[in-house]
Amino acid sequence: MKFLHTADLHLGQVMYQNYGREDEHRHFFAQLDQWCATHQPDALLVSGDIFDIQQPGASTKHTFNEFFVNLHNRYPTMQIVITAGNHDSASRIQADNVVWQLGKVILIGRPPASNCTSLPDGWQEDYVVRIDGKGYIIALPFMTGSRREATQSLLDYVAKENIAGLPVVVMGHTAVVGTDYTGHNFDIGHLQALDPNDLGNGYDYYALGHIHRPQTLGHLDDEQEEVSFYPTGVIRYSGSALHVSCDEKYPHTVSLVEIDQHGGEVKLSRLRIDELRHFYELPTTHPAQSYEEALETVKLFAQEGGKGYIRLRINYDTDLPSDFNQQIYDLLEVYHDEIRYNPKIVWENIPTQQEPTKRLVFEVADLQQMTDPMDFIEQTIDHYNGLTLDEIRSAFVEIEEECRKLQEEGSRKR
Ligand SMILES: [Mn+2]
Repeated sequence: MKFLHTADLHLGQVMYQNYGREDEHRHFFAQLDQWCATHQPDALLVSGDIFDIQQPGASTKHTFNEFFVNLHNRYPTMQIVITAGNHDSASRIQADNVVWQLGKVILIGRPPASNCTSLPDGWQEDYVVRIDGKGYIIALPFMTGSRREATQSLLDYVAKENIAGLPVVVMGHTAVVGTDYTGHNFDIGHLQALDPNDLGNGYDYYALGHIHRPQTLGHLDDEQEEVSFYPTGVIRYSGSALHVSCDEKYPHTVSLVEIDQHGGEVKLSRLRIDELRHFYELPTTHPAQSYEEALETVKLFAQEGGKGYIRLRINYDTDLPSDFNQQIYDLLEVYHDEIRYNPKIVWENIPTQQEPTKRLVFEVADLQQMTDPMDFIEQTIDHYNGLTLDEIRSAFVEIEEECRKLQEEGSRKR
């Protein structure tokens, strides 16, 4: 079986509250389309975080619909499988499942119940995708807590049928212990990470999303290679389609995976994504020492035809005028969207004794960029003794669901 594995598209993402990324996503999609043509894969897997927010706007949904419908029309024998991530609304994605079935595209939003033994016989059918004569894909969306039982039940279900010894792939959207989290703004200890053993037994390749850095678990150094070979039982993050934050200072790739047979060998090829816009920290060689130098650096970048996302690094003891960020915005206005400013300054040379307290203080720009209340809680959890993240997460999900119902009832009444 040969397939493309990608994840974390985050369609509809707005950077720094100002800049839409639709052209960047279209640039990515054009490359993905080209890779489908070149490599003729049996399947395309998108492992969660399709959209950046639970209720994406009309133009974002249009981009999504248009791209995947066209892709299916152009490569009708390639099975497209898309699962929901934590940024997606599980129920909204699931609601679209029946419509996409008409187009032979599989969209999975809702995970199996945590207590799967209570489910009716054959519940596994909702998650098993058969690629005729080539292999099996178990398509699992984002799930909270350990779902070892459900995952193993699915693997056993497939194993019973798989007398031909075809490759078995599982899709998931979760953090796994042992992963490199560079680029994510949460502390590793606060992130709910699964033990690799919780992923079950009997898969050849685990196609993960959620962590934006492409990596094969336990083989981080291999990422410079174009091609790697592994014995089966590979756990891999494809990485995100675009750089989602400026801290993601590594190349992004789409994974092309070939597996000869169940228990055989995994051939992994990394397809390097060309990004429409890059991230820069200015000045490039040292932190700016003064307000004037910082401003001058931005001017110079613009005059030299620089484009992309920029962020300033400034020496900690530098005084900035209160309207500093506004001055930068004004300076960049003539460049429209081509130079995109991240107002969160990187402070350098912070005196060491100040570091522990500074870590928990948010800048206004930090807070403005937090769209998920869980981000705030995860970063301040040390202040709240006895708080369990799992309970809070599920409370949020419940409240969200209640709000959605109220909203729907409200709009029906109107
Ligand atoms: Mn995610």
